[in-house]
Amino acid sequence: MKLVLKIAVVVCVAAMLLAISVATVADPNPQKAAENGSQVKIDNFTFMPNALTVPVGTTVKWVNRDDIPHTVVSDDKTTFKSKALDTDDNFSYTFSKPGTYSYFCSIHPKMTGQVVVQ
Ligand SMILES: [Cu+2]
Repeated sequence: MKLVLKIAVVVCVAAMLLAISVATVADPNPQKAAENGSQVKIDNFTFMPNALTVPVGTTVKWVNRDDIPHTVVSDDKTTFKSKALDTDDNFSYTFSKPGTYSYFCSIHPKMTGQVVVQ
C-alpha cells in the first residue's frame, strides 16, 4: 500500500515537472519571435520590411530612421494613424484581429507597406 502511494506521488511530481517544462519551453519562443519581427524601420522613403507577417495580438512598432518626417496611416485612415514622426520617433499599434492591413505615409503617399496578421 505504501509503495503504491509512493509511485502515485512520483507520477504526480513527474507530470507537474513535465507540465512546467512544456510551459517554459513553449512560451518564450513565440514571444521572442514577436519581439524580433514586430518592428518596421522607416528609412530612405521605405518601410522595412515592406511586408510584415505577425501573429494576432502583436504590437508592431514603426521607427523613423529617416531625416524627414513620415506618418503611418492605414488605408482606411481609421484603423491606425500616427502623427508626423520626426527622426527617431516611433508609433505602435496592436493588431488584435487577423487580416491584411495595408498602410501608407500620408506625407508621401507613394510610400506603402503591409502587415499581415495571422
Ligand atoms: Cu513619408
